[in-house]
Amino acid sequence: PQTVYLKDYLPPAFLVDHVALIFRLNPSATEVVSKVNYRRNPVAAAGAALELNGHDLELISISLNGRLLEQSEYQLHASGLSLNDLPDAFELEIITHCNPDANTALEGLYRSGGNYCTQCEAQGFRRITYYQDRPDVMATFDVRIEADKTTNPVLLCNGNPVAAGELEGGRHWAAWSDPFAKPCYLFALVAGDLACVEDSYQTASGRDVRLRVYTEPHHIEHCGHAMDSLKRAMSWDEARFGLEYDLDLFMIVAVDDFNMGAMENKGLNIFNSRLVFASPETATDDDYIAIEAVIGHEYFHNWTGNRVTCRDWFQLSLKEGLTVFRDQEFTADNHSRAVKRIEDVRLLRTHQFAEDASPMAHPIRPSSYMEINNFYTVTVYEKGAEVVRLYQSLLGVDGFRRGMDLYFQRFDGQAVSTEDFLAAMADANETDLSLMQNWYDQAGTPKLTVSMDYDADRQFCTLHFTQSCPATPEASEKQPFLIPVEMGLLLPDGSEQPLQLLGENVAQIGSRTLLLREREESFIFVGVAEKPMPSLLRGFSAPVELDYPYTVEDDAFLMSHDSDAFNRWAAAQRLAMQTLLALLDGKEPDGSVATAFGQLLADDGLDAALKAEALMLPSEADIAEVSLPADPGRIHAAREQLRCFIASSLSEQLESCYRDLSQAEGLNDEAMQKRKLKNVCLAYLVALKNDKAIAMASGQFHTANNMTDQYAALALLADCDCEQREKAIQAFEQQFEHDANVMDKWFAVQAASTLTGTLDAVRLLMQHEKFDLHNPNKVRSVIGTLAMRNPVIFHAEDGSGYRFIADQVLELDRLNPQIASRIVRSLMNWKRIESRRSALMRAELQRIAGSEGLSGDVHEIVSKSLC
Ligand code: BAL
Ligand code: ZN
Repeated sequence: PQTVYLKDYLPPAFLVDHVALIFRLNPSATEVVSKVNYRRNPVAAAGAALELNGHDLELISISLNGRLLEQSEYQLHASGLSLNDLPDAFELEIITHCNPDANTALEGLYRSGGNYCTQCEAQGFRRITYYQDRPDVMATFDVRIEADKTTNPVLLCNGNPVAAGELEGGRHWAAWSDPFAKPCYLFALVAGDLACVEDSYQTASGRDVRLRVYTEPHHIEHCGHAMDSLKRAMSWDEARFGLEYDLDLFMIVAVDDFNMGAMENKGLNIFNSRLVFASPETATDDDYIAIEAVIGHEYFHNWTGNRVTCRDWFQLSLKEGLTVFRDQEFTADNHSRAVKRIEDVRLLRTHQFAEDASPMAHPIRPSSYMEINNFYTVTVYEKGAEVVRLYQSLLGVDGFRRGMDLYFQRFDGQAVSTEDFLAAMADANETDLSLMQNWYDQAGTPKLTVSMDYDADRQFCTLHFTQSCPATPEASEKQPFLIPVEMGLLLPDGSEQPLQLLGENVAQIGSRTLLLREREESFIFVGVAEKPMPSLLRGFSAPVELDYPYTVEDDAFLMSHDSDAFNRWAAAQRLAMQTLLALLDGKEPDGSVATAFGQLLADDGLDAALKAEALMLPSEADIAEVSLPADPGRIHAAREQLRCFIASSLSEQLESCYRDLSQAEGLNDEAMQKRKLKNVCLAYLVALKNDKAIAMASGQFHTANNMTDQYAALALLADCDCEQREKAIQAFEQQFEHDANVMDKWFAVQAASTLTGTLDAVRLLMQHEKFDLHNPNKVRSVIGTLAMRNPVIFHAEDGSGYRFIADQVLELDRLNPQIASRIVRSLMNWKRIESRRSALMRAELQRIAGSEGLSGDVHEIVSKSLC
C-alpha cells in the first residue's frame, strides 16, 4: 500500500453540485445508477483528469452528457477510473453493480440480518459507485431506492422523504432528497423489515422535527432510552452552543453487524445495536451512560463534522476531537462532572498514553498514513478532545463559545482544516494561539517534571516546571507545548493557600491556572506562611504525564484533603501505583495504602462513585507502562497481592459498605453510583476467593433485578474456580440466549477469565452457535477481550496466547481487515515487554507480515511494529 502525505494535498480537479443516485437493490447484484454534474475546479491544475475512486465494482456503462463512452475513452484501473480531455462542465452517468451479500468488510453497501445498510466513512462510498471519494467534494444528493417490498418494506436515505410508489414484480420505491451539501462519507441507505419508535422535538426556534429510532421489530421496546437521549442531546446543543437541528426528520437505525460504534450520516445515523438497546434487565448502568453519550456524539456531529466537515482525512480530529469534547461535556452536564472527568482521563492514560509510546504514535493531526481506517484512534479522538479542552481552559467557557460561533459563521457548508479551527478560536478572542499548533503537529505524551522550593524566611514558595517529550516516529526533537497547569497549594491543615505571584498586588482564592510556554519556567508565590503541598494539574488540565516527587504520605494527605475531586482520585492512583511498584521490587505491602483506602471509604463527604473510582487499582496495562520492560506475569501477581491485602485489611468495612448499599434501586444517578461502589466492594471481597465472598457474589447473581448487579457478579464468578461459576454461566446463557447483545457479555466474561483453561474455553466459545466470525461484536467479545483485556492468558509464557491471536488475525483479515487490524495491535508493543515474551510476540508479527494477501490495514500496523 502507498503512503499518503498531508504535504501532497491538492484540491479536487472537479467540483460537484449535485448527485442523483438510483439503487436497484438485490442481495448479490445491486445496480447503482449515478448521475453527477461536474464542473472544473478553478483552483485545480488546468486540464487535470477526473480521477474517480472505485473498489470491488462491476462497471456496466459510462455516458458523458448522454453519450455512451467506448472503453478507449476512459482508463479503468485497480483503484478506480480516470477520464481525460473533459469539458469544463458536464454530466456523467455511471452504472455499476455491487454485491452486498459478498461484502464481509462491512464498508460500502452490505447486509446485516437480512437488511441492507451502508458504512461510507472513511472510504466506503467507492464500493458503491465511482466517485471522487474525498471529504472536500460536497454536493446535494437525490436518491431513489427500489427494492422487494415484502423483505424491504422500509426504505431510508439521508435528508427528507419526497415520494414513494409501487413497482411491478412485488417491488416498490422511495425517493429522498438531502438539501445540505455533504461529502459522500456521510451518505447512508437502509432498506429492510424494520419497526420504529417515533417522537417529535420542537427546536428553540419553533420548528417541529420528527424523530425515529428503527430496529428489527422484536427490539422495539428497548429503544426508549435512545430516544430520550436524543431529545436531551438536541436540547443540550441548543442551550450550550446555540445549535439547532436543520432537517424535518432525524433517524437512528440499529444494526447488529457494524465495525464502529455508530455513524453520523446526515439525518440517518446508523448505530451498532449495542449502543441503542437498553432495559434495566439487559443493559448495565455503564451501557446506559454510554448509549446516551454516543447518541449525543453522533447527533452533535450534525454541526461539528457535517455542516462543517474535514478538508481531508488528516483533519479527522477536527471533527472527532471536537465532537468527543462536546459529548464529554454533555455527559458531565447531565451526570457527575468529576466522575466523567476521571473516567475519560483513565481511558486516555491507559490507552492513549500507550499509543503515544507505541510504533503507531502519531500527532492528533497525522502527517501521513497508509490506511486511514487505522487512524480512528484514541489519539485522534481522546487526545484530540483534550486539545479542544485546552482552548476552553485558555479562553474560558464564554471565550470558547465565541470561538465556536465564529467557526460556524466562517465555515458553514465548507470542508476545512484544524488551522481554520485554531484561527477562529484566536480571532474570536483577539488572542495569539499560535503555540497551540504544536499540539496538532507533534506526537508523544509531554512529561512535566515539577519541583518545589520553600523559603520560610521570605515566605516564598517556588514551583519549577520542566517540560519534555519523548521521540516519536515523526520527530525526535520537540518544540515546547502550551500547557495550562491548574493548581493550588494546600496548607498542613488542608486549607487552600491564597495564591499571589511575586509582582502581583492581590491574592486569588482557590485554584489558578499557570500557563507554561517554555521548556523551563518557575513561578514564585508570596505570603506562604507554612510549607504547602502542591496540588498540580487539577482536573487534568493538560494531557501530560506529571512527575512530582510525592511520597506515600503526601498522596495519602492529598487523597483526604484536596478540594479538587479529580486530584483526590489521582493521589489515590499514585499511592496504589507506588505500592504496586514496591511489590514488584520484592517489598511487602505497606499498610498505609489500606489505611488511606479505609479512610476514603469512611469519608462521608465523598459521593459513592468517587469512592469507587478511587478504590479501583491501576490496571495491569497501566502498571506495565511504568515498569519497563514489563513482566505481565509478575504484574498480575503484584496486583492480585495488593487486592488481597486491601481486601483482608478492610474486609469488615468493605462488607458493611456492601450491605449498606445493597438496596440501590432505579436508574437515577444516585442509585447508579451506589451500585458502582457496591460492586467495587464485592470485587475486593471476592479477590480473597473464600466461600463467604463467593456465596455473596452468587447470591447477588441469582437475585439481581438489574444487569449491572447481575453482570458484575457473573464477571467475578467467572474468575473463580468453583461450582457457582458453572451454574451462573449456564443460567445466564439460558436467560439471554435470544439477546445477541447480552450474549456478547456472556462471551466476554468467559474470555476475560484468568483461569488456566481459558484459551481452550475460548476455542470452544468460537464453536458456539451464537458465535460468528463475521460479526464484529462477537469478535470483539471473544477474541478482542482475550487480546486486550486478559493479559494473563494473552501473555502466557509459552506464547500460546500470541499464537492464537495471530491465527485469528490472519483468518479475520480475509473477512474484515478493519477488525483484524484492531486485534493485531495487541502485539504492537512487544519492545516494552520482557525479553522472552517479547521474542515470541515479534515472531508472531513476523509470521503475519510474511503471510500472503495481507490487507493494507494489517500490513500498516505490522510493518510499523516491526520497524
Ligand atoms: N465518524 C465515525 C464514528 C464517529 O466517530 O462518530
Ligand atoms: Zn465521531
